[in-house]
Amino acid sequence: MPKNEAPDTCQPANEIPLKSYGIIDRDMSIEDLDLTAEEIRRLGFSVLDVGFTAEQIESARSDFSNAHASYVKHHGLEKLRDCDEHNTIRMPMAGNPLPFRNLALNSKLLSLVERLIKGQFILNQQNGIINPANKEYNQGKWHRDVPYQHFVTSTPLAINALYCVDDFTLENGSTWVLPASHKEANYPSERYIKAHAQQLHAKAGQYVVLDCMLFHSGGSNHSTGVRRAVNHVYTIPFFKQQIRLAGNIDDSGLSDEHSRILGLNGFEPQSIDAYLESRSGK
Ligand SMILES: O=C(O)CCC(=O)C(=O)O
Repeated sequence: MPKNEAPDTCQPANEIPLKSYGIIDRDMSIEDLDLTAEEIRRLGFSVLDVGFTAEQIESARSDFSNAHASYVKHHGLEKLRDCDEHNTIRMPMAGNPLPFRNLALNSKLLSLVERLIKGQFILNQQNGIINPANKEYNQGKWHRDVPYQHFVTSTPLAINALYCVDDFTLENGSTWVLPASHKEANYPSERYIKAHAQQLHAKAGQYVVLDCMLFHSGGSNHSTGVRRAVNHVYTIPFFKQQIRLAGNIDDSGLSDEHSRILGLNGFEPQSIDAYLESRSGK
């Protein structure tokens, strides 16, 4: 946790006080997922382990490599470079539905998102992300995942679950975060960033989960290999999807609940009559 300019006012605690007074409302963390959700609500980030096996983690690696190869073949490297999209795979579940749908619809991950976004949520986007060794890439700048927005909310409207295809290490440019920056509307000053930015680390197969309003940035990859991830942005259904999933992905075998999360049946009614029809019997 490099702290370039921070005053040395925080010492590691050896006896944390647990008594309190004057409290009316308090959070209860009963299950591990409750604590993870609390960390995301309060700090804006956490790491989730859903228990993928070594075999599943390895096959996610080869699914990612295959998805990237066929994406580049389909769209052409030159065209992708032209629009700075050569380190991204948009909607990988369009090319290879099952493994990428499974990453987005993992039950433990969805239970976490349910704890964070009240009511219904949909998958707004899924992207394969490549942080290349010793080169710049499009996620290596501070941003929010709901960009150009400067507001805060009392409860999350959007959550990013970044599946780690490879280990996220300090050397290979793991994600940097500005703790609790989802609680303050403005982008902070450079001095503040230097004093308070933290770099996360996580293992392949885990998800780095962020409140989308948390300022974060990919780091510089000083290793010899790429650092790859698959991001999943879940939002309240009022946000439109980055790219419409309906009609662009194979929906066979999906439950009604999973179809709803993927936004496959959630289009806006095309007319007042269609709206009234959708409300009939409610
Ligand atoms: O590559 C990273 O670690 C950051 C990814 C990112 O910024 C994003 O998914 O929005």
